[in-house]
Amino acid sequence: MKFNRDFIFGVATSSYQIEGAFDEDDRTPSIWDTFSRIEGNVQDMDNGDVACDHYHRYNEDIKLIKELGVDSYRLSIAWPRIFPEKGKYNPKGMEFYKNMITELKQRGIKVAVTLYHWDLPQWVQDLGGWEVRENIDLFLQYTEKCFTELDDLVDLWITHNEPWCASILSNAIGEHAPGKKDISAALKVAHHILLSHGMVVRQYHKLGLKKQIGITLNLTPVYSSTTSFVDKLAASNMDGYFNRWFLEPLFKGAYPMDIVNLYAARNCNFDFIKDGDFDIIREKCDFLGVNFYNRSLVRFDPMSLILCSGAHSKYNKTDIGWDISPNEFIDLIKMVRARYTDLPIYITENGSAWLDVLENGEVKDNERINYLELHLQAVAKMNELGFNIVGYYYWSLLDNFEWANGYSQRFGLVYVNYDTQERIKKGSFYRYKEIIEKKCI
Ligand code: GCO
Repeated sequence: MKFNRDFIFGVATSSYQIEGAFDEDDRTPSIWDTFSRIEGNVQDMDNGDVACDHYHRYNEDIKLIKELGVDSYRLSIAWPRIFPEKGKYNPKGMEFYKNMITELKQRGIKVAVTLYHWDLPQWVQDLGGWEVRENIDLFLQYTEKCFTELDDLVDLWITHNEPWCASILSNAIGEHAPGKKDISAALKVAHHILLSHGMVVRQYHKLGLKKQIGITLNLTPVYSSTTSFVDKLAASNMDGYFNRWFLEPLFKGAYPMDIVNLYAARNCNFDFIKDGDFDIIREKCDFLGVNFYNRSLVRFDPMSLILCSGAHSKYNKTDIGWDISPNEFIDLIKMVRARYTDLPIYITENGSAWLDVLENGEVKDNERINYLELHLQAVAKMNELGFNIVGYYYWSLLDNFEWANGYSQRFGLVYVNYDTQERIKKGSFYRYKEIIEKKCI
């Protein structure tokens, strides 16, 4: 199957997961620096202090990106490098991104920048973080600086990465920073993140800037494990909790009432929604970013917040335990097209973790190659069906800090020896390079 000539092949990373240099050039801690220092939060008490040392090795990493042959590189900016304290702009932090992005552009690589990939400055969290509506102003100060300093060099802006993770996983489930377990707090966080997205898009347009801007959601197609009524209820709730809670305000201007009712029955109130908020949230964008990793198979569980738990699935799984489900990837985008939007879609992340072994200087990651091929075939098929997928970013360039899993899960096309910081191209690196060259799978 062929890809169009203008299809964008890319590769993605994020700041906290690769940069390291946690206290250099006046960077102050993010919520992830704080969270990872508390025992029990991150596997093996790993943290991003050094990570892939990308802050010092970005030139070497850009050479890898160039060799891979991608059209575009997706990176994120660390807010605490740009505003290490309230009201204090840090040109040194901005310099790092300017230099790096300039280098990318000189090598003919397009740049997609995520403004928020979860490294909230700790000082903002100390003011209540995303739970406090007024703190959106602090985000706007930061995004304005990014726009005025970098827009010339950037091709595509992503306001937020995966609001479900930044709100629910982080503030209701407590698995990610700041590690809260409070659904009411998480709903406020989700709302303010969505609201800030719309405000940032408005700010961008007010500044008269013209590049593409949008948001990235992580979506999962949900299936009931049986045909029983209650398992179907569970699947509907999971879809509402994970997908519709974000898609509906962005594209239809409301939260899904079935899930509002469910939360209301759990004593959540919705006072944080003000008149006009949904008009802001649904501000027109240029594209939708979708991160896809796996499908969800679920069953009824009366003890759970949303009456739903994961069910046993017989599908083959990646090492992180996620079902390999390329056909369901197609179902997902079909659903998005049917119910929500005609905007061009970028797959801003897709990838898989495996227990890679370095043997005689090589990593033969055939499972990752297989996953990559299956998902790119799905993308090509979606385009045959007319779904208008305009680009695909593989997650990730490098093995890196996989959040609560620390360094235990490797997603990279390039293996990182964390003792020496040596980079070793895996088999999948060469396979992806070949696919990009041929524009064919
Ligand atoms: C995401 C995360 C990435 C993860 C990847 C694998 O956007 O989901 O941003 O940072 O590393 O998804 O779990």
